[in-house]
Amino acid sequence: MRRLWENKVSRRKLLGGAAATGAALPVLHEVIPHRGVHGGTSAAHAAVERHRMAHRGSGHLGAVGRVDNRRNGFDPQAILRDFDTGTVRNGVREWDIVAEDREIEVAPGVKYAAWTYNGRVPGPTLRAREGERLRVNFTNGSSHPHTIHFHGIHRDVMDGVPGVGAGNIGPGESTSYEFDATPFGLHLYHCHSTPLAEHIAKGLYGAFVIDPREGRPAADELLMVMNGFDTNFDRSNEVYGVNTVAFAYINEPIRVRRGELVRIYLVNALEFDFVNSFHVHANFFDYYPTGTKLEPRDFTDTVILGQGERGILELRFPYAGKYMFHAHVSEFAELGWMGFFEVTG
Ligand SMILES: [Cu+2]
Repeated sequence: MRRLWENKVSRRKLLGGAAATGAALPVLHEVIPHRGVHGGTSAAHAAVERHRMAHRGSGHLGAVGRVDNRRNGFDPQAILRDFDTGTVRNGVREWDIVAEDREIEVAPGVKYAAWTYNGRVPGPTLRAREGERLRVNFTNGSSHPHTIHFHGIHRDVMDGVPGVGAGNIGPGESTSYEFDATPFGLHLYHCHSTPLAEHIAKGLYGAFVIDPREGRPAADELLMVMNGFDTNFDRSNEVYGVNTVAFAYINEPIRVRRGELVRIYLVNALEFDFVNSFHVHANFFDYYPTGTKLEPRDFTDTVILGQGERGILELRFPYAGKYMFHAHVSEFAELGWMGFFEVTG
């Protein structure tokens, strides 16, 4: 393994080789770098080696061992249903967001020096209703300049880009972004400091849900931010997932109820890869691109999303059981972007 990395074998070449020998599934363990790029990961090296040996030829899905969610300070299971509606003060809906540097574990034993909003990746899922006045109080507690750029319709000075309005917010500085919640739909927010790809890829992004005035039908609502991590700084990702942790929903399936409407807010926050996708097994869903219309555009089982693209999926599971979902970009699935729904009742 060490020799492979020192020869700078790309994960893509390695994947090709692994697939050719019929050993593609455990490939995550073969490609995770462990040369201490994030400072002293000999423990990570040992962990990766253990996984690699455990998986050789097993055809097992996922990783051996578990990520320590408590140490990370966030849990992919909790992020699924954690919608943050902030606090309404004097008719304005407000949130406080702090940018912080934080080391997180993205796959068992694989640490990543992330930049976070409020200590988590993705950042808090901000939720408002169409037409409300919103204020986001941003403090930069990180060691680099950052911003928050919101998707939506607003004045230039509230757009969170360098050189306009408050521009870059330096370490220790603060600003407030104020705008109206429009249009309704599923949007995102992210840092817009340069170099842009790095500031996003480090973890400074989150989902921004604006509910239509009349609301949507009651449902079990889930947030899925598709993301990835470039753990060796070669501008390609080695680890993929939904809500950050590789194979999180393989290890702990998402529990839903048979016959109940499930609404998935799906965001593609991936950098360094042009497209990502979502495919669910043994079922189909209504698809609302960007969530900006109340009628679905498609009835399908797979959607492809470019960088920054997002959409709302609605489905019901007619049968109890375990149903896989994953990126239909198979390479991403094998590197962590897969999971199960566990349907009960
Ligand atoms: Cu930034």
